[in-house]
Amino acid sequence: MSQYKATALARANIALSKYWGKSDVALNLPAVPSISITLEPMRTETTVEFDAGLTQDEVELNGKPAEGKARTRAIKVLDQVRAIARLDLKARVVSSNNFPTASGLASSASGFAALVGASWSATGMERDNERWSAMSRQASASAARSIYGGFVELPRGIPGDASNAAKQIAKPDHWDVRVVVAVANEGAKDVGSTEGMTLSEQTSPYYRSWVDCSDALAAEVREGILTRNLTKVGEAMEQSTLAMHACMMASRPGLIYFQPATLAALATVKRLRKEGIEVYATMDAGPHVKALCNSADAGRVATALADTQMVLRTLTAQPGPDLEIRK
Ligand code: 2P0
Repeated sequence: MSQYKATALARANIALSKYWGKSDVALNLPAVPSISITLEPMRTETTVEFDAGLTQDEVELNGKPAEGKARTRAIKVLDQVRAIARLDLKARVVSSNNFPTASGLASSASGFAALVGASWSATGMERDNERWSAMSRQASASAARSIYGGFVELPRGIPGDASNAAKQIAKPDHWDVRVVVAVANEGAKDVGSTEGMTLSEQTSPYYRSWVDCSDALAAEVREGILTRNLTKVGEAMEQSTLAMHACMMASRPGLIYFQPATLAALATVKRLRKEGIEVYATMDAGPHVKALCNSADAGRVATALADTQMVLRTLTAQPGPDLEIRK
């Protein structure tokens, strides 16, 4: 086995209190705090091997050579790790997701977390969650949260402070909740998150209000998680996603990620609540609806969402572990 080889397993995450907007574009610092659940079994597995026989970096994502932006962003991470480790070798990166790319779960979060963990470990350096999280955050802010399992917070970034990293606020077994994903369509989104955030910041009259309300919403979500209060988390989570979408929609041109299936799934969540099931919804920069509920209700929530008009299918996830490394 090669001396400079390691494999990392990272999970996707879903934000209960959302990140949208940057306080420092160059360092990719978030303008608002965010809190997420790390999701099992949605995983990215990435193997990195630094090899003296290579003349350039080779990056393979889901069985195909990475191109364009995806390749550039991966090589930037490799360059950072090489600089810290003082290693002058090219790398072979093989990465795959066990969840479909169009499942409605962002693969950049688990993808960059796994790349940071695997490349760092392949150099032989010791695990350093805080540095891994800060480095992942620079590649894609939501990736900072996938270094840790359970319930994770990424604080607002202070401009110029590159150390901004996520931290775990509760372990996976702290709270037996489920996230049921209602998949609304199969296509890739029109406007990526990074581009969308810049547009909102520059043109949305609600951007400031969004940033201003984010601390209170994150505090409510944090408190609700710590006390296992689904009503508290759910109500703040729904306001966080809707405030973020209101800010997005009021951009010029408007960023409308919702589709008919999104509203249909939201109506199902509301109906289930009327029927006495505690379930709440959140949407990211895409049309899919993610429903948070107690584990005992997950089957009924999944069936109701799968039976909702225009919803293609559902996936169910539970709080997952820290990023894992295999040498
Ligand atoms: C989140 N999203 O908190 C929010 C909710 C999308 C909506 O984090 O520009 O891919 O690479 O830092 O991390 C998606 O944004 O953006 C995201 P960059 P990222 O999960």
